[in-house]
Amino acid sequence: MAYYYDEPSRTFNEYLLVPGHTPADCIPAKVSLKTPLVRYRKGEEECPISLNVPMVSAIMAAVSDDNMAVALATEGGMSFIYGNQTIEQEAAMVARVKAYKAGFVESDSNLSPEMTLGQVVELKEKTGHSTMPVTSDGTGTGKLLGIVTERDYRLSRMSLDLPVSEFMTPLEKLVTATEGTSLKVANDIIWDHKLNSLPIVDDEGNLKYLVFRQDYDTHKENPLELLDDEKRYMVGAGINSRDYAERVPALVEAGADVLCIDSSEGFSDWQKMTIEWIREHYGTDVKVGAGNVVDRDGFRFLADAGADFVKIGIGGGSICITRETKGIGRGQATATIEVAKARDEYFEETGIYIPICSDGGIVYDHHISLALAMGADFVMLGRYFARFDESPSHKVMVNGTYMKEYWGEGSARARNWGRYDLGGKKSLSFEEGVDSYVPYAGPLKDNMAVTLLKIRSTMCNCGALTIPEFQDKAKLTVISSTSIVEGGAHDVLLKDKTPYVSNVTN
Ligand code: RVP
Repeated sequence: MAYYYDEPSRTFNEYLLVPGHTPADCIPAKVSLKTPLVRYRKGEEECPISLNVPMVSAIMAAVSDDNMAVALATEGGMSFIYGNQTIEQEAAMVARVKAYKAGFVESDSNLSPEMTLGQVVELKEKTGHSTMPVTSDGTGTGKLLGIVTERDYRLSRMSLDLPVSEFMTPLEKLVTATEGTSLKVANDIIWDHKLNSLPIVDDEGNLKYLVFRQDYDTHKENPLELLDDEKRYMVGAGINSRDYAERVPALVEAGADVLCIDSSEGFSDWQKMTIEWIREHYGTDVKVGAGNVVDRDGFRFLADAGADFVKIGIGGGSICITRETKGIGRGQATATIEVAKARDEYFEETGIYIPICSDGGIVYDHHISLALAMGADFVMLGRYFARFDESPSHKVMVNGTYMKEYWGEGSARARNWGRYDLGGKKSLSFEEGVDSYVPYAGPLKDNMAVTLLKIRSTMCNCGALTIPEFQDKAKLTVISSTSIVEGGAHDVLLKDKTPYVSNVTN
């Protein structure tokens, strides 16, 4: 006979936190959101990789590319670069994140000495950049010969045929710095010499980067940025359970800090085999998360298989129609609560703590707080990040409002059928996701600042300064459908939709 759960399957929206005592020194500015990302012997050793904020971006083509990864790591979280692209493309994205140096810009508007003033004007119009290095071969990595800025020419007085070599500021008059110079030192040089930009060159005099006057201030304001031992941004990458023997080495080589097997349903031998292959070839040096599961059995299976973290969630994603099409899944809150219990039980038995990630279904910022209170160590979000400037999708105008495109990995648009693969012939497939729009919300930094402040405030309401303390002290209550109505503005006539009225993150 089939097994029946006693409890209904609940979503985050059906829960609230009941405040606890807030000591006077428990203020949002003192809250630490640091959280473990991979398995470790809690109490005996430090977690080898932690996040500085408990948010990661979804393994989706509409969400996590290298641009998003840099923006999110700057704020202390991590992106998982999407895996539904060629191995070379995914590895290149990872490599770009690892090569990215905040404040060090690879020049994309470059001149050769033979080019003309007319071409300078054209290039400026095309790229919008007025600082143009002149190199021997006209590339951004050629031997530096000089620089052209707006101060070097006057269109009213000079012929458009004049060669760059005649009016550029030549190398001997330029201040440059060598590769390895820190952003702080570069900034000091810029100030001492009253420069607008500083070219960084290698030992052979080839151009590497430009550092601009304004960038130091922008980059020193990120105290939570997530960096590896070599001060490079950290980044994750999605893998699948088919081409791992080729994909994993390429991603490791490119510098991925952690991998995650991306599948809609992870309680399978395929995931076990993938983890086993990684352990056989890399031991525990390569960290790999697995999922998704929604109950104790699924968690135990992946924990025993050696997963470094376990991802929870089937069917709760905003673009996901798995529950509709296949009738499988579980309410995200119930799944998180049960898997958190299984994680704690596993820790009691083995001394090994395996972080868990609640993936999908975060609609309001406070759902993140609820997920953490229920035991999640971090959350994965797709829709939330898709709305920002930094996401890879197009910004479009729909009925007078700016939107960003957002589509599921199981939609016909993504055709990531491998994520839903259960073996067998592939001649037939069906959609488990939709193609949609989400309201455009501006820069990631501004939005995350508000979200994180809300989480910190909620934690203080519960008397907690760290996530483990929050999980320990949190008191959660299921709410009735009538109290859900009471939870929003009610029985008043709204004047306008100011941010106060809606805390929906859309
Ligand atoms: P959300 O944050 O609610 O947009 O959910 C994002 C999550 O949804 C992803 O991390 C993934 O687990 C799931 N997903 C991605 N594509 C699809 C689909 O097409 N069904 N689902």
